[in-house]
Amino acid sequence: SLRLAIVYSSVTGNTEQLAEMIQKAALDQGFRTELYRIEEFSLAAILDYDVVLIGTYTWGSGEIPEEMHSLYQAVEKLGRKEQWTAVFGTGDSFFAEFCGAVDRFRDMLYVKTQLVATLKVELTPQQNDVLRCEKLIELIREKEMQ
Ligand code: FMN
Repeated sequence: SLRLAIVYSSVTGNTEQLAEMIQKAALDQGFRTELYRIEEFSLAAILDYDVVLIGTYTWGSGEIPEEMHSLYQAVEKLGRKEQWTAVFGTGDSFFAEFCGAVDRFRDMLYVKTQLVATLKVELTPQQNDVLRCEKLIELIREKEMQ
């Protein structure tokens, strides 16, 4: 089966909770899945995974957090069209660019990789977000079966 890596950054825990929800959905659907905080993830390991799922909060004015820049640049530079990706995040719709960091990753991943799915959540994930996480993983399963 496919190998999945979930790589995320989180300051106040929202994106971490979402990453854990996605990991549970992936494990429940039988995928080998490893969860990494960005600080624990070696960029060279991107090549070890069939699917890389990137999780990010947004800061500044719709911006990608500093600690996620090297991952962004590594994926962009690799430009592996056979690499499957997804991007998810939490944000606060009080801000003009809701989950702007997810949008920025999405635009790059769409060009440089095979972007399978995106997911945005308002602040702390809720019970109904479990279904959305399951749906995200189902999109990976569907693509695997094509
Ligand atoms: N959320 C957005 O959707 N867009 C933004 O532009 C944005 N800017 C932010 C700027 C600052 C200084 C802070 C503190 C938060 C901002 N947020 C923005 C909200 C965070 O992305 C949101 O609280 C997120 O859930 C935090 O994730 P975490 O709990 O994983 O750290």
